[in-house]
Amino acid sequence: KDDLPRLEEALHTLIPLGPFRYNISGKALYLEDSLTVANATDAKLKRLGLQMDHAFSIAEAHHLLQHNKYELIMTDIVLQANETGIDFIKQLRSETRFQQTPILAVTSLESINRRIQALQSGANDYISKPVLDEELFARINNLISSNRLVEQLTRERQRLLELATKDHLTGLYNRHFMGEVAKRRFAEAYRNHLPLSVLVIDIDHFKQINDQYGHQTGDNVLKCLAEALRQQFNDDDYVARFGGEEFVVLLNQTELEPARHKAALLCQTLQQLKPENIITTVSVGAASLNPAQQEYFDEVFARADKALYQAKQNGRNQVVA
Ligand code: GH3
Ligand code: MG
Ligand code: MG
Ligand code: MG
Ligand code: MG
Repeated sequence: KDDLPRLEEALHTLIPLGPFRYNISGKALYLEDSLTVANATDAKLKRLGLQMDHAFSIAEAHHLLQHNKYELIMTDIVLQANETGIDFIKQLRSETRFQQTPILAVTSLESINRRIQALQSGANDYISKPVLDEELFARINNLISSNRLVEQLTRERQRLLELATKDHLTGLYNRHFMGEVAKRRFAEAYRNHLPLSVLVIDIDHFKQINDQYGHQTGDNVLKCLAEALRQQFNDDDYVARFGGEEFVVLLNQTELEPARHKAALLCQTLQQLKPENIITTVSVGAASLNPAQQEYFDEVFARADKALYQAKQNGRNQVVA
């Protein structure tokens, strides 16, 4: 170990350093049982722009991980008290929140076996001691930049998913996504011989609300009713905004009678809600899957929509099934 600095120096005279290229910010965690090695690495990482926290043991590392966000985790392999970096890497990868975090194993040159084990346990890369600055910087830079790219793509994917599946005004699922979900739910219901119901909900005289109070107030009423709908049903039941002031609910594993009951409760709840201080009511049409007919969403929806029309005809603020 005492030879290490001299060895590094010798290596550096063999490999000329180019201009310094990296500028990485954030924090790194280093699990390392030698204070000398940790301090030397700390100095190197500072040049990169990375602030390093040092842990002597796995327990200490986990403690630091609870209170900090790290761009990079580095780990020594042979630790004190029979601990190994391999165990640490395995523990990290078993937790969802560390599935993506770049892990760099620091191994001694001769132990090819441990290097392979480190990679197999989930380390993204390894570097051999004695550590060459340029090699360390290049590996860290690659690890962190590809992870940042993955994080950026994950965020963008999430945003696009929201845009594609949700209604902008209310945050409920949109018609397109409801169609996709309905396809799966109907197939499931047939496969498992389970009931399934559809509610079509339409706000009564909504045009009057717009005309009397303005479009903005109309929007607020829509948002408020949408939130109430979301709260009224289980996570398992899909609630979508189908069009302007029309909503559709897919009631999982629900027969027509309980569906009608839920819809009646919904009518009562919404009537009492008074969004923007305006008494607002809805009419609901309900229909259920009929296993004898091999019906799919479009057919059941059409029957629920017909029932809705009947509810409007009958005077609104009611359910027809
Ligand atoms: P009914 O009881 O027969 O359903 O009467 P209604 O007035 O609710 O139905 P109609 O279909 O005549 O009018 C629906 C209105 O909903 C017309 C449209 O301007 C309004 N609307 C649709 N989308 C939105 C929206 O996003 N925001 C607002 N503020 N109004 C909307
Ligand atoms: Mg060690
Ligand atoms: Mg309406
Ligand atoms: Mg209408
Ligand atoms: Mg309508």
